Amino acid sequence: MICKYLFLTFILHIDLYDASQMVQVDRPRGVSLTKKVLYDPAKEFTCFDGSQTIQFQFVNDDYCDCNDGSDEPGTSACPNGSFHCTNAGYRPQNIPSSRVNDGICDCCDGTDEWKTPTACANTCMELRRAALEENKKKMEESSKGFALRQEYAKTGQAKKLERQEKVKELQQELAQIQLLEDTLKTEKEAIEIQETAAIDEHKRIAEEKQQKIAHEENLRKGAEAFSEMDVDKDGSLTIPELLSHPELDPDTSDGIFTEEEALTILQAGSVDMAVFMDTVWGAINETFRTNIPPPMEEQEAPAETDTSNSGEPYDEITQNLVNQANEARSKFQEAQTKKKNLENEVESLNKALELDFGPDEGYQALQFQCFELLTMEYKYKLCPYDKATQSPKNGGSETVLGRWGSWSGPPENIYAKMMYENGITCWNGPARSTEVVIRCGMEHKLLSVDEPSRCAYKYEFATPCACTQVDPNALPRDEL
Ligand code: MAN
Repeated sequence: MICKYLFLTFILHIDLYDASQMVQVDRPRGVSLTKKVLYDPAKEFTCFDGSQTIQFQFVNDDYCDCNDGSDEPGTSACPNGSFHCTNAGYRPQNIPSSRVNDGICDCCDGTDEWKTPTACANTCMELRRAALEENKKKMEESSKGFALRQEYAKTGQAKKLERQEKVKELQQELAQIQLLEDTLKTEKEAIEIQETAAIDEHKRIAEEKQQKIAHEENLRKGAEAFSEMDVDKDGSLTIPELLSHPELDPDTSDGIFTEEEALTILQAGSVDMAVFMDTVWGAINETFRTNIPPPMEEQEAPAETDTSNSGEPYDEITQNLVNQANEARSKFQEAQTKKKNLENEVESLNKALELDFGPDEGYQALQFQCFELLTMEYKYKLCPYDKATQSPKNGGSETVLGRWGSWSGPPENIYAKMMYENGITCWNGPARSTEVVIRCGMEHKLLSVDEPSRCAYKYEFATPCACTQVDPNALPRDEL
């Protein structure tokens, strides 16, 4: 009876295809090869936790002696025991010993149901074949992916060189444009000095002219005013004549323009035109209003403002200098704009050169591309080296789940993960961030999206850039 439980003959297939290589290993039921030495039938058995030592015949006697269940590896007697199935040809497995002889086939070799040996068919070889097939497929994919990666790497390296060369070229151009800009600035400033002097001179002359015109106009108006007020046309303006212009009353508060007041203006009983222009007109020209109605045509058609010449009309020499200065300014500005554009181009190239595209530059292939994944609720997007976003599937604004931060895998492979940080802040919470787990795949593809904790997202992304070289001889048969 004891023996029935105790030993069992294992036939271990080392190679799936070579049935002649079979090894028989005797050990207690449910014990792995590595633990076999702990079960020596010639000695007493000590529980693994050291709690008890029992006669070896009590191992697998369907009675639990050890607290840790180590005396019953092949029965379900101990609640905390562990049963080892060899699963020859496939992967060995440890199952809780409570599952032994429970009517359910757990092990592919069926050994967990040993009381009814026919209950479970041995499916290990089938599983092995499927696993090998799967492995082969993965290896093929991986090696195709790796071939693609090499292409991307080539392109990435060429792109890097191209960018470096371009920066050099642009920097030379920049040095030249800087010289040109300096020259154009000097030229501009020189001509601007002449331009300013000419404009100032032009203004001075224009002002002088203007003053002369105003002066003459004033004299003309004065003469006209004298003629108008000299009612009897005797060439002399008298106090009674002046009184016919009540607007000249220096004190309007009493409403009476008196002779005394008129006298204070004329400073004499009467004045001729010359004295009037010298001493009177200047004091009254602002208040004097003509009583003569303007000619009809002027009344009907008020003088039009001449707009045809509203810009400053310069004399030829000044205009010439202004034109030259304008041209010098626009050439200088053109050089400045060109320099700014070159600087921007260099800056964006340098930014791209600072990005880490992996040890072989392969990840450059992902720059300027976006990959999408639709879930029940959202459209998720990954734009490598830029941002991760989320937008409602049925329209609505995009939420940034993080902007490119850095590679964030473990030290032995930092390229296993990417981190996107500082996304839109969560209501009452942190700024959104996204970790992207990178896998080898035949194409660039956003595989899955999850939000394991609020506003911290996890993307799974496949790309050939993560595929490594596969050694066809490294098929791990012995692991199976
Ligand atoms: C939105 C989405 C979710 C997120 C909540 C947090 O609904 O961005 O992913 O969990 O905001 O409030």
